[in-house]
Amino acid sequence: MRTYIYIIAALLYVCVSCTPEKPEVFLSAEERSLIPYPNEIATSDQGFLIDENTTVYAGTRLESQAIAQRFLQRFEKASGWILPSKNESKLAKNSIHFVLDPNAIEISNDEGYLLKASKDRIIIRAKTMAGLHMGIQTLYQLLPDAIAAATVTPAVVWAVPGVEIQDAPTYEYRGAMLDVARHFFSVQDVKRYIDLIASYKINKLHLHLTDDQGWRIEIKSWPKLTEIGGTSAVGGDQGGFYTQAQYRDIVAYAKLHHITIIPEIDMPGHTNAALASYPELNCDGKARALYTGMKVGFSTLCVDSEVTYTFLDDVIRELAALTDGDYIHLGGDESHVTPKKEYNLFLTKAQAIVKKYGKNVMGWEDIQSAGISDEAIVQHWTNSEIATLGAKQGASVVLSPAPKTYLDMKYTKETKIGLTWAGVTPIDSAYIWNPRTLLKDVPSSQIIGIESPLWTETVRDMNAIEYLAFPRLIGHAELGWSKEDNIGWDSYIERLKKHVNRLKIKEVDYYPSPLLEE
Ligand code: TNX
Repeated sequence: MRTYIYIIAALLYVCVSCTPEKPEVFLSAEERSLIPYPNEIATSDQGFLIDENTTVYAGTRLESQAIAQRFLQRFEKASGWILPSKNESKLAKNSIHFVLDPNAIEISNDEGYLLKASKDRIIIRAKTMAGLHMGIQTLYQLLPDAIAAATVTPAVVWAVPGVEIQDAPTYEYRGAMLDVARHFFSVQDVKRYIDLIASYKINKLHLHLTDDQGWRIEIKSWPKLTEIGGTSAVGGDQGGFYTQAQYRDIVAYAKLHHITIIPEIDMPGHTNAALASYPELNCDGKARALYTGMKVGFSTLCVDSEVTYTFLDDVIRELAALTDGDYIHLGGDESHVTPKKEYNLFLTKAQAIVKKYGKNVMGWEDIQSAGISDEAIVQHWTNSEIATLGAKQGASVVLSPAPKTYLDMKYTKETKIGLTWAGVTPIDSAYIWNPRTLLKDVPSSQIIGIESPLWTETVRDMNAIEYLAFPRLIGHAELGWSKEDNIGWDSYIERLKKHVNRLKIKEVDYYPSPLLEE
């Protein structure tokens, strides 16, 4: 008898522990992990199931058809299914709709969208392509994790929970910065970074293209900048540069992901690579040696000489022609060996050249001393008072406070890669701050967004980029996009824990913070 009881008990135990996991179809929107969290979300238990006959209606506009094609390609990669698609909009059953409606009054913002998933269909509606793109990023997050995979995962139930989402960004500027000057990163690496950041609705990629250790963009009228200045990198590592054709390719790829590239030529300091390439850019007429160390603040263009401005005009003219966005970033930080008066004179002239070529000026907060226009953007990184002086001149402000947003700061003292000059930045610290109140004396209307810079003195390859950026950058993306009411560490960390599986599927070499385990 006893034996029977044991057997029954054992069988019961096995049955309980072998209960299949809840099928994906029953996962709720809450159980999926939406980051950045959308503004309004209503859920129902009537979700949508994609099967091999689900038809994608792309509408009659070429633009929405193009975006539907990209969705179809991603879905095919992950599922192996080529879904039928139609270039019309008929509200049939078992369908997915991408609706571009420039007059949609219910959508307040160009990047905003509405997403409705119910038993019969999924509809994403937006005013612009950017809005549709943002809606599709949310749709990917509502689908099973396997949607992120590079190859087919068999036997996935492609279920989308029943939702009605109304969403739009809080800030228009949601950026990441990559320093390709201290170490050079290939076009392929930059494209992977674009792929990764786009899925969190980031819309700007600032490329720090020049610094003491390397000049990374071909300038046809000054070819030695890359022939000489492009060869070095920190630690004597391999240099490199983008030809203009390669750079255009990056700009186009970013555009496809609704990301604007903001190119930075740092000046008048941080210019040793240029000073090594052309002796005439130095006041003493002598070329500097290439530099592979990590110090800052020792170099300067020769502010008094005519040729410096010919150089500047040529560089900005060529760069403006490669730039589809409105802004060129002039750097302007840490020019410790340029006398103040000369620094201001130089930046006044440099700003006029940027305007002459039809672009607006962005710069580190330091540039405000030269006098800036109300169309300029100052990027706050270390000194609140100086950034505030920039805002007082009417400029817009992008926030990159180093202790919170510098992705090159270490997570803890023990983590291998990174620096610590602004402290260490674990993932909670990177998330817990308020862009609205960071600069007390700047009206919130002048804060246009946030950006997460990744300086690469200690970063030698793509794995190291991923390790420092992920997961901190994901939190920054939420701070830039979501409403204040929807921002909170307790909710975020739970969503992030669930989201980690996607990072694994995408083979992102993220930092496995202990906070993801608790
Ligand atoms: C400060 S941020 C710099 C960079 C360094 C970075 C290292 C800024 C405007 N200047 O030149 O790479 O610190 O964290």
